[in-house]
Amino acid sequence: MSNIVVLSGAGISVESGIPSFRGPDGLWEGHRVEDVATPDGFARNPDLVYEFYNQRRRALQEYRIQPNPAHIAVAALEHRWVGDFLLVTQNIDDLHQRAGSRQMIAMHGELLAARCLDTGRLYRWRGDLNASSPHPDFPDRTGRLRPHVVWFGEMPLQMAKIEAAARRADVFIAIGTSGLVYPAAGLVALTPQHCRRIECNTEQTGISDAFDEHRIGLSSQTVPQLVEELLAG
Ligand code: BV8
Repeated sequence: MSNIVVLSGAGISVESGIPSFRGPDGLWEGHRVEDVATPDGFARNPDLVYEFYNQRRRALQEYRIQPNPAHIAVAALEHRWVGDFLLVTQNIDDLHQRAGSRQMIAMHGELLAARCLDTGRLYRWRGDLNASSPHPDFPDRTGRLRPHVVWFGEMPLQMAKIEAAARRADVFIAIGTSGLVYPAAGLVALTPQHCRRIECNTEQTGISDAFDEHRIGLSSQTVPQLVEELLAG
């Protein structure tokens, strides 16, 4: 039975109300990547970085932010597909999880988690995270927690497992990614010669040439349609 790998990016969450990184209202507007999404930026000005993620964590939990039909279709594909299935998301929101995805890797981390700088241990985190936030295991210790997010210059999570899945994919579907950020953008190049490669996006991207098929349009429409076709066999 054929194996499916899905790679999602910020575009799959745009219709849920979360701005992408490169749209006119892109998240990086007003903030240089170097200042808010790198280890150096965090070392230089931790309060700025804490606040950048606090704003996104608060926004993510607003009632208006819900999974959209694309997230739901990806979860349905996972649950109804007979072969192996892996979702790899570049997103740090929890919309795939809330839509029911389980066979998934959030390769750039998760907004709703904090990581201990000393032990690497993860903690579910829904409130603001600051230098003064008490450590869940050492309440008298502060300033030793960071957002569990992979910054530029840091290695994404579970890359060995992700690359192994890409190398044995029979179907590789990219949804809502500009294909600008590596190593995520390099995954399609790892797929075997016979792999069916499908890109779902509103426009051409930096990696469009690597795909055999393109479903141009809003993912809330193109992804349910694609999933229906795949499940119909
Ligand atoms: C690393 C968490 C090395 C933070 C993020 C070559 C190889 C390896 C690395 C590099 C390389 N070249 C350069 C690098 C360095 C760098 C990189 O790629 N830089 C780029 C900018 C050139 N990569 C890294 O630093 C990575 N780490 O390489 O480590 C290493 C080696 C050894 C040891 C240690 C380290 C780490 C990168 C991860 C950074 N963290 N996220 C946060 O979120 O705050 S990346 C962040 O930006 C997102 O997670 C996401 O991955 C990326 C944004 O990309 P997209 O998701 O694609 O979103 P974007 O807005 O760009 O595009 C949206 C798309 O959706 C568009 O195409 C649009 O048309 C479409 N769309 C919009 N609406 C819809 C839609 N489609 C359908 N329907 C719609 N409705």
